[in-house]
Amino acid sequence: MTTKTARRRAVLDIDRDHALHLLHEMLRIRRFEEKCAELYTALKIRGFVHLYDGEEACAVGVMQALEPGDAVVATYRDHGQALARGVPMNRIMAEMYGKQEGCSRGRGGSMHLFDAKTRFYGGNAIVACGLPLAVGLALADKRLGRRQVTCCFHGDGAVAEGAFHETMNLAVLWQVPALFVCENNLYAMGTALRYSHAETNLAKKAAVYGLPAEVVDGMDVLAVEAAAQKAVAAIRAGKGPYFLELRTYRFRAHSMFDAELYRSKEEVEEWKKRDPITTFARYLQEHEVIGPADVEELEHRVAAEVDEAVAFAEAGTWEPVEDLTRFVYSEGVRA
Ligand SMILES: Cc1ncc(C[n+]2csc(CCOP(=O)(O)OP(=O)(O)O)c2C)c(N)n1
Ligand SMILES: [Mg+2]
Repeated sequence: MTTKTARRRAVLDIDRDHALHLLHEMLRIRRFEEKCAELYTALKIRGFVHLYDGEEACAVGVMQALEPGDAVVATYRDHGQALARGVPMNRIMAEMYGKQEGCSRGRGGSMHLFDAKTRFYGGNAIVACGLPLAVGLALADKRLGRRQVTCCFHGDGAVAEGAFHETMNLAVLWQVPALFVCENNLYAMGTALRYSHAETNLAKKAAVYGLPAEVVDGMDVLAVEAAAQKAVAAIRAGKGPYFLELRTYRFRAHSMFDAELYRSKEEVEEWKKRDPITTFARYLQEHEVIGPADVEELEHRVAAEVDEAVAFAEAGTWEPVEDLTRFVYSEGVRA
């Protein structure tokens, strides 16, 4: 390492392996979802699919602060969180296909990824429904004397729901060990935040309930990680819940079909200049933490993982029809 490089890295204060890990995780999400979009068009994947392109720094940054025993609750835009949490890509892809090798036995699909091993509690299709669930999980951990944290991702749209306000109130009242991560991508389907919220600073809304609430640049993985580390340290130290508003943007439509009449192409292009993956890769290269060959190598690894996930899903099996009533509770009906 040259003195100049060493000095630059010192200024940056970032470990090369960790930087590569962050970049790798964000690339896994991006490339996985690009493949999903392709497979959706090919009718291999059906149902609702909400892509996370542009928001990768949120899931990846936050997940760095969590430990294996912590719980994660996500929304229907959940591929990024599941991947970053460590749910195997091939099981997620099989779930997208509806195959029984999927992480939810093929019964949940894109919006309902679930994995007990990593305490990944969904994938929830109803806006804001993960919030009360998270309070319950965190309360259980607290009452059982476990030091785990529950991390709940939700959108800006959820802040308009009563469940959000009830959740903030109870979380503070009961001092539960929960981290609430609001992914503010400025839109709830086709409704811009500024058209539906009188107060568009969402952290302010959380703060009135009495928990620490911060606004973070959600396009900057290092900023997100730093904020999450600080928040989780406070929660684990027994200081109660914490709220982070991550300012981010989704590059694609709300779901696979959306004419995007509610925003201009120029606006999308403007935000794409802040792409969390390309800006981070460029930043690391400018500071000589990594080189172009590193990015290339990561791309190869990710491409191989995606190919393998598709092959796994293709080779997967459909649940037999006679199993349809399994896991379905109905009083008086024998399965
Ligand atoms: C209770 C409820 N109301 C309405 C819907 C329909 N719906 C699905 S996604 C969505 C927008 C939510 O936006 P946001 O929370 O900002 O998340 P984003 O899609 O931007 O990630 C709405 C209204 C729903 N799923 N649940
Ligand atoms: Mg939104």
